[in-house]
Amino acid sequence: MNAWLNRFPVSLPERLTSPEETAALELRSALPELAVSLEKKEEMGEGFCLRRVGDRIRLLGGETGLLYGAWFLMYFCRLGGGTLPDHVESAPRYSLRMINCWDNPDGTVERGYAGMSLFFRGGRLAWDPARIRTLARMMASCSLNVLCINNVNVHDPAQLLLEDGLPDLARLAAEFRPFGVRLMVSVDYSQPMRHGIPTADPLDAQVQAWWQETAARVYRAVPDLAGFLVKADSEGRPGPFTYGRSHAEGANMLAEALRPWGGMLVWRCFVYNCRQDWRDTETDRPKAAWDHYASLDGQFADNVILQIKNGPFDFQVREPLSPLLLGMPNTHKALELQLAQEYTGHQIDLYTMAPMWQEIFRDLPEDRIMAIAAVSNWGDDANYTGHPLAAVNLFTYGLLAWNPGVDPREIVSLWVRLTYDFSPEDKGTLVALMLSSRRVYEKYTAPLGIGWMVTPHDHYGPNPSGYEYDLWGTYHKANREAVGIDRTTSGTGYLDQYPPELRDRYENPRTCPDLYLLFFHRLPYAWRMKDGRTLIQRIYDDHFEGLRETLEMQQKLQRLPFPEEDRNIILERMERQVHNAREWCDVINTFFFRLSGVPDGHGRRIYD
Ligand code: GCV
Repeated sequence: MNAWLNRFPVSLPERLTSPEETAALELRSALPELAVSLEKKEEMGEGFCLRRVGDRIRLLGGETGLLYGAWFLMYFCRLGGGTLPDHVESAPRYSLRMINCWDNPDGTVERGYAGMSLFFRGGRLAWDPARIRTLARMMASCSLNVLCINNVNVHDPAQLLLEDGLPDLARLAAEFRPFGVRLMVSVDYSQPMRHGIPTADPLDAQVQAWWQETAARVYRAVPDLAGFLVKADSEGRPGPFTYGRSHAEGANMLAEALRPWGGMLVWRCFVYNCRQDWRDTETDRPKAAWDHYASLDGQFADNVILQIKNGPFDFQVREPLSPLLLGMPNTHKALELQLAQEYTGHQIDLYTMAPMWQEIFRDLPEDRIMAIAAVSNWGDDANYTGHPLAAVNLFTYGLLAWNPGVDPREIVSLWVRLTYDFSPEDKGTLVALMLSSRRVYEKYTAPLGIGWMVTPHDHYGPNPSGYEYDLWGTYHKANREAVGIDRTTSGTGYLDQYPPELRDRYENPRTCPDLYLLFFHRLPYAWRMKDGRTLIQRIYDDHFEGLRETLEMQQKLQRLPFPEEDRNIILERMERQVHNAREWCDVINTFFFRLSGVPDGHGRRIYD
């Protein structure tokens, strides 16, 4: 089952020459009854325009615009229930709509929850053409146009960029090209040192020459490569700090090597002290990205994009928007999301991301970023995403990257209607379940924005003290009276990094939305929430509610008429989710009860 694509079965010839040809074949196969003429207008790029004149439809667009227009038309016709408007025009908000795979050459996937890599085996590129083609169609069908195939933690950097590996890279690029997808590769900052150069200093002439030759070699093999992606000076990866150079100097050197070929350098901003002493109260990890980068605004080359995670920590269930995304007005920036459910249930627990992304776009004006990226949630499982319903996150991400103004809840509803032949009532039930799933998960896991009470390293299941005395800067400091870290302007000062409107919203615990309360504030258990409950009671209530709602979700899912292969997987995972929710509920409640000594106001069972 390939989720929504099942609705558009097509057999494409082995050799496709262009996105335009793909568009024509897709349309002929999905809508043979419709008279559609394709008219290529190079100047329209990825945009398209549909004009209906009587029975005839003219689809105008640049080469990939025709492909995206074809999918729009196919969705519209397949869903039925309306007449195509006389005139539809659409163009993407962001020109780079990227997927980052964290796939390793040995075939494993870092934070992968859907099987092994679709691109690598045994240290080399190796793939099944049929599966790659479906993947490429999935990307095209939701407008994704850049695919970084290897992990940002580049463990074995040798082969991709060298003569030996390039013919395979070129063949893989050719598989994706007719679907409007360009490849990107993650590179290791110290790679010149594996080739006889004693340093990776970005100001060293030999290093610069090595990268220039490397870029030239790679672009000769793959002329439309989108560029390089780099994780530098982050979680042990090498980078320019070793040589006393700034990240602008480091990134610009690589950008210069890519410039002659039109390549982009995507530079991640996930830089923080990952060797922190838990006793150190001066360092506050969420401040790190701003502290490292804000002063470099305007110093990056024009083909550098800084890629910034949505929140200042690391893809927790609830984080405020990273202030860096709102700053650096003279720098190209990309938003990084994570489809892989690292902290959000490993594609075992149901977790539909649309409501979370809606909050991000509420606070992030569209013009602050020029590109968007997401860590992939796919692998070689038969259905690509492990949990069949996790496919909605890939689909929603793609359509939001095209137009972040669309209500993501509508995209979830579109996905359900495309994917399952349900009655309107069942569709409504499933959409409602999916849209509530993030909140349910949030309720039974770490409370009110505090994050991180998760099993260390694996990141599934509860362990409230697992990271508390560790090196990663992710502390909650719960004691007998209070919990949280004061990140206000009079606390660690993290809130000083925000524009006044957001800073003021969060600064005062009386105006700070409850769901962010413990992200920004240290509060006593007796703290009165806006609805009059105490903080400790709210923690207990959320956890009991989260578990109850998970059990209700299970009952509702059991009644839905999923096709058998999906049903088996969905129900089996739901069983595991119930177990997980119960563990979280009991462990977190017990943890706070043992510390605070406050019993539940409703006399429910909390273990001691
Ligand atoms: C690719 C987190 C994850 C790591 C990941 C890292 C990153 O720390 O746990 O697996 O590494 O983020 O985004 O670079």
